[in-house]
Amino acid sequence: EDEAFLAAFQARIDAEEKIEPNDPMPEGYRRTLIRQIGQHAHSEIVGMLPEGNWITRAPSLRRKAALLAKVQDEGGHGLYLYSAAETLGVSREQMTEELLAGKAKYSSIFNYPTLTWADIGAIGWLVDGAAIMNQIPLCRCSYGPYARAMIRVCKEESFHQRQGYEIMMTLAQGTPGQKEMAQDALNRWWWPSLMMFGPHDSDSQHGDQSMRWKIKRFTNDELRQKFVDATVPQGEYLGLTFPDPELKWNDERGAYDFGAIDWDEFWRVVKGGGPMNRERLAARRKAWDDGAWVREAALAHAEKRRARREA
Ligand code: FAQ
Repeated sequence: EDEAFLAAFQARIDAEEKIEPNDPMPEGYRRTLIRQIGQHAHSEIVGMLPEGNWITRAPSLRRKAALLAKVQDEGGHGLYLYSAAETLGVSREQMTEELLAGKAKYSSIFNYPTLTWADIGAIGWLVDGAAIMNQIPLCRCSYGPYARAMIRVCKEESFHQRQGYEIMMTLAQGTPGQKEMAQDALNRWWWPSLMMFGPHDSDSQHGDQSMRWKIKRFTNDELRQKFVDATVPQGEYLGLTFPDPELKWNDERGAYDFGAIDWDEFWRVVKGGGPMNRERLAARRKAWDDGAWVREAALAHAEKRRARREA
C-alpha cells in the first residue's frame, strides 16, 4: 500500500464519503472493521443469553411478550452485523469459529449473571442505554454497510431502553421489597455498564486510528461521560442511589465526576475470567453443535439440486 493510495483514501474519509464493499481500502481499515463488527455481532448473539434466562419467568404475559420480542431483536441485530462483516470478505462460519475458539471477543457486560427480574429492567435501562450511546455515532461510521445497519438497530435499542426503564420505574414505585430489588440490580450493573465503553483513551489500542478513519466518532471516555451525564438524572428520578460515593455534579466541567473503574475486573472479564464466561461460551458451542445437522442437511439438499440440474 503506497503513500499515495493511503492519502487518497484518507481524503475520501475526510470528505465524509462512505466507503462501500467493492471500494479499495487499506488492509488495516478492513481488518479493524472485521474485528469491531464481528465483536459487535457476537455481543448481540451472546447478549441474548442473560435475558433469555428470564423469558419463562417473566412476571406477566405483557412482560413476557415484550422480553421475547427484545431478545429476538438482538438476534436480528447479530444477523445484520454478520452480514455487514461478510461484505468485507470474511464468512459467518469463520467468525463463529473464532468466537467458539475464544479468539474473537464479545462485550464484557454479557459475562454477568441475571439473578432477579430487576436485572431485566437494569439491562434494558443501562446496557441498552450504553449500547445506544455508543451506536448512535456509529450510524455515521465511514463504512456504509455498518452505518446503515446501525440506523435500524438504534431504533430498536431505543424501544429496549424504554421497556427496561419502565420495569425499573414499576419496581421503584412498588413495595419496599421491589424497590430493594431494583436498587440491588443497579448496584450490580452500574460499574459493568461503564466498562462497556472500553478502556480509558490512554489504554485504547485502536482508538486513535479508528477516530482518524471515522469508524469511531467519539473516544471511549467521551462516550462514557455522555452516558453518565444522561443516566444519573434518570436514576435520581427513580429514587435510586448509584453505587459510587464519588459521583457528583461538577459545575465547572458541566458534567458528573465519577469514581475509578476497576480495570483489573474489566480485563479479567475480557480475558475469560468473568462470572459467566464459561457458561456463555458453552451455550454458544452447544447451539452450534446442535445445529450441525441443519447445516449438513442444507448442504446435502443444495448438492442434490445441483446434481439434478446438471443431469
Ligand atoms: N468488552 O482499543 P480499544 C450490544 C477490547 S452492545 C470486551 O478501545 P476499540 C447490544 C477491544 O475489542 C455491546 N472487549 O478497542 C445489546 C480491544 O481488543 P482487540 C456491543 C472490549 O474497538 C444490549 C481491546 O479491548 N457493542 O451488544 C471491551 O477501538 C443488550 C482494546 O480496546 C459493540 O461492540 C468490552 N467492553 O473500542 C445486546 C459496539 N471494550 O479487539 C443484547 C461496537 C474494549 O484488540 C442485550 N464496538 N474491548 O482484541 C465499539 O464501539 C468498539 O469496538 C469498543 C472498543 C468501544 C467496544
